[in-house]
Amino acid sequence: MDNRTDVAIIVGSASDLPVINETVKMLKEFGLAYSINIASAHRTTQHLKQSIQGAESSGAKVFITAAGMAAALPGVVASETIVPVIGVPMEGKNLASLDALFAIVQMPKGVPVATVAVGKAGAVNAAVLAAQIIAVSNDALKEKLVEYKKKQAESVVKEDLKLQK
Ligand code: RP5
Repeated sequence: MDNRTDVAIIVGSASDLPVINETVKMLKEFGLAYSINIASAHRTTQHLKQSIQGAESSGAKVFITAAGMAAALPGVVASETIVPVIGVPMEGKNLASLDALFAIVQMPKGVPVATVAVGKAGAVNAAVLAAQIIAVSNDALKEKLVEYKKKQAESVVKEDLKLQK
């Protein structure tokens, strides 16, 4: 990985990494350069600020942020940057993960976080959404996304054909 970053991932805890691995896999599939940091909004405020500044210096075009419980991290990142921020609520054992979902989705006006689904589906969608944002000014990436959608549709049709046999 060189120093230039397309997508900066920040997770609130090492315990979020197994889920965010789905994001990493998808970013690799699209050939996007990424950085990944662990920095907590509640436990390491200064380190989080430094991680945001580092990602901005590396040219990050999108932040993907992931946190669980009282998930302040995506909102704090959004408060510090004008780079688009995607928030992935992590699945938790309590409150049906609504704590993290509500904390990420219910941002006050003027500080948007694009909130995706809870858990692994959200981790994948965060990468696809980041690629779609970057593809606005990148035709090669646009082609990859068109191909991805095509393959996805083909696999559903294939399953249906199998079912009809
Ligand atoms: C959040 O609290 C993290 O993003 C994680 O999802 C959750 C639990 O963190 P750990 O106690 O596992 O470090 O800040």
